[in-house]
Formats: sequence, C-alpha cells, structure tokens
Amino acid sequence: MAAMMASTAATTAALGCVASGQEVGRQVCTTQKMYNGLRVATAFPGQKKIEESAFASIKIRSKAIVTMAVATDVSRFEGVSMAPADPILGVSEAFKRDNSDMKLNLGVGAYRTEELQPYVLEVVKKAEKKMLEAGENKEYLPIEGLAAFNKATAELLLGADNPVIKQQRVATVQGLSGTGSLRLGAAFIQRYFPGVKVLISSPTWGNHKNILNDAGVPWSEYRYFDPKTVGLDFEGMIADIKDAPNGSIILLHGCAHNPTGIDPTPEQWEKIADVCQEKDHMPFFDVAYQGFASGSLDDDASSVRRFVARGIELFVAQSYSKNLGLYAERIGAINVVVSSPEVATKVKSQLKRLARPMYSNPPVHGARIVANVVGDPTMFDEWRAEMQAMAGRIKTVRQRLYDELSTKDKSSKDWSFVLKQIGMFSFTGLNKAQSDNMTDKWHVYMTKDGRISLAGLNLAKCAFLADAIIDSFYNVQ
Ligand code: PLA
Repeated sequence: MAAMMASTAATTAALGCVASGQEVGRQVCTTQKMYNGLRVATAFPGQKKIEESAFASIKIRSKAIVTMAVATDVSRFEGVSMAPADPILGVSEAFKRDNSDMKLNLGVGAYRTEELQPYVLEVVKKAEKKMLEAGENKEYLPIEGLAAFNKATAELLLGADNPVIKQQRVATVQGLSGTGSLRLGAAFIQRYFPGVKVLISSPTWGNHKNILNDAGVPWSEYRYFDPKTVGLDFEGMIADIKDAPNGSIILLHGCAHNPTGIDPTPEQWEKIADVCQEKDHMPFFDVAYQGFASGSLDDDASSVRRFVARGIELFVAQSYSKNLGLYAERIGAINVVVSSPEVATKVKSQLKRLARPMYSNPPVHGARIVANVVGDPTMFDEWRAEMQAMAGRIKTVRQRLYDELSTKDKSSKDWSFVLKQIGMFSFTGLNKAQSDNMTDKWHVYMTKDGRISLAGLNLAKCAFLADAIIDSFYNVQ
C-alpha cells in the first residue's frame, strides 16, 4: 500500500477528487471506494485506454475490470470551511503573535497583577497543598459532581439560610464552569420547554448566542445599552420584556454586565421582577462575577436573591473562573430554583441525564478547591480578602484611566462613564474601526465591540492607554 501511495502521489495532486461517474481523462469512472485511505476507481479498459499519467494500475481483477488507485491526499473534509476566530479568545491568540514591546492584552477578562502577570490566589495554593497532603484519589465523580461543592456553591449564591435551601427546592449540578453550566441549562430548556424563546440583552456576552444556537434554543434580544447616555436603556428593556410572549425566559447578568459594565439599580431590579411575575417569565441568571464586581459575595448575589425571595422559579449558572481565578479548572454550577423539593429532585435527575452523554461527569480538582476554601472559615476569609484586593485593583486602574482621559482630552467630552461602569470591563464606545486602530497602531488588544478588560491593565499603562483611546476616538471615524 505504501509503495502504491508513493507511485500515485504525483498524479493525485493533479487529479484532485474523482467521483463515481466523473470523467477522468476521457474515461468515466464507474465505481469509487476508499480502501485504507486510498481512493480506488474502477473502469472498463475495453472502451478506451485510460491515460497512464493519471492512473496507476494496481490490480487486474478480471479481463474486463481494472482497479486503480487515483487519489491519496484528497480529504473528505474538503467542504469544511475555515471558522472565524473567536471574537474574545481569538484576541489572545493575536496578542501572542505580536512581537511589539508596547503590546497590551485587554481582550479576555482575565485578572492580571500590577506586573501584568496571571495570578493564582494564595488561598487556592493553600487549598491545593491541603488536598495533596490528604492524598485524595482520582475516582470518577458522580454525574452531578462533588456533593460538598454543590452544597457550598448553592449556599454562596443564595445565602446558607435561604428558605429555598432549607426546603430543598434547589437542584444544583456541578458544571464545566459558567459556559458549561449555561450549556446544560440551555439543553434543559430545549428538552423541557421546546420552542420557548430566551431573551438576551443587546449587547451581551457573545457566547450566549452560540450556546443557545448550539442547544437549539430560539432567542431574541431586549434593549439594554443606550449609546447616547452610555447607560442602561431601562425603558427599552422593560418594554421588550413586556412585549415577549408570556412564559419566555429572560437571560439576566446577575452582576457586572458583560460587556457594558452597567447593572440595573436595586429599584430597577424590582421592576424587572415585577414584569417577570406579571408575564410569567422565567429568569435565567448568569452569575460569572460574584464577589468580583463589588468585592462582596452577598452584594453581587442580591439580584438573584431578590427574585428567589418572591418565589419565582429560575435558573442560575455560576462560574469560579474570575472570583477564585480558576479559569482553566472549569468549575461552576447550574442551579434551578423550583417550587417544591419533589420538583427539584426530578429536575436534578434530568440535568444528570443531559450531562451523562455530553461529558459523563465533571472534573474534580476545581470542585475540591472551592469546597475546601468555602468549608474552612480561615480560608474563606482569606479568599474574601484576596477577592476584595482584586476588585480593588481594578477600581484603582479604572480611576487612573479616567483621570488620564480627563486630563489629556482637552475637549469637553465626559469620560465619567468609565467610573460608573463596574466589574472587569469598560465599554469605551469605540467602534470597530477605532478598536482596530487601537490594535493596529497602538498594539492594544481588545474586542471589536469597544470593550476593554481593566483586569489586564496596570497603573503604569494608564497614560499610554488614554493616549491610544483619545487618538482612536478623535482621529478615526
Ligand atoms: N458568562 C459571562 C457573562 C462571562 O463573561 C463569561 C466569561 C462566562 C459566562 C463564562 O466563563 P467561564 O466559562 O470561564 O466560567 N467571559 C470572559 C471569557 C471572561 C470568555 O469569553 O470566555 C470574557 O472575556 O468575556
């Protein structure tokens, strides 16, 4: 076979793919099959001589039929087109390819130290040391994940003394971080609420659309960001949620809305809850930044708790990527708060049924870290202190960036939106061309919707970033 491949290699490149019935030279192939990766065509030589240059004869089966190998390097995957780079994670790939000393990665929301280095929390190292010393095994977890993690994560989200926890009305399943948990929730919606539309904010984290699309869940958008005020279009948001068919699912960012950094006020959350109740809508909270927005785990979960206190059934996806810096451990959870313990048990059983054929059971390492940190009062306090320090560092660079923009920009432009936004990001209002200029001219990597991750910025780079923003804003249309 190897020799045959070699002898045909030169001709196959010129030939390309030969399909059954397709004319080759002046011959028509009558059959075509794959044998050990070789494409083999069969023709009737009696009709006309087959061009030797195009074929290598490998076997004469009978006087009438000659079998020939025609193609070795033609892929069945030829029809697969190139996928576009991911709008967020693709930015990190482009950043790596840039050799400039100026370069700054403000694309993905990943926390960096003042030295712009990735940060592993001290409390995580401590928990890992403890885990190593305990010599725990690597057996499969149950489909729903680590019990101690599931308990801890629901309590962190809802508060340990929340009645819904005491009444066992929460179905919690460990997920593959925020994304995997959202995906599991979406799969549940597709199976149990087929055709029900999910409303997502405009704009939202880009992957929400991919997750819903891949799960086969229809979605549409509600108004959220008002470019004129660089604030929340609350009227538009409420009108669109009201307009949605009764019983729709409303995807809400629990805190630190991505990409805008603009959250509803407590009063506005109450109004959103009113409309959800009026319209029998079900909220689906995405909580990817608990503790990272304000520095307080409780404050950042208050939106979810508000809805739960009203007795509204809902989904919540959680992530520990940011607040515990466990990005690569893929640790999070999907929680479904329902009306009775019986329903919770059934919902959990179905979440497990969905998870089993997708990934069987989740990874254990991150789950153990979270369970250890939350379960040990000393480590829990250390975590909160580190989280506050991370949130605090982001607030400090936010302030410095604002100061630099205000000082350097001699026009009357109001940059105070930078200060008003919360969480990791600033939504600068730069358009695609301006964002391109940030990258092409200034080597500042950011998403093309004008979002910058302040978690990837340090004080030393604020003046430079302000120059880049001002240049892009005023000199590029
Ligand atoms: N939900 C929202 C709103 C997010 O912003 C992110 C992460 C996730 C869920 C999922 O994160 P996880 O799967 O790691 O838990 N958004 C990042 C990274 C930080 C990303 O796009 O994957 C971002 O840069 O927007």
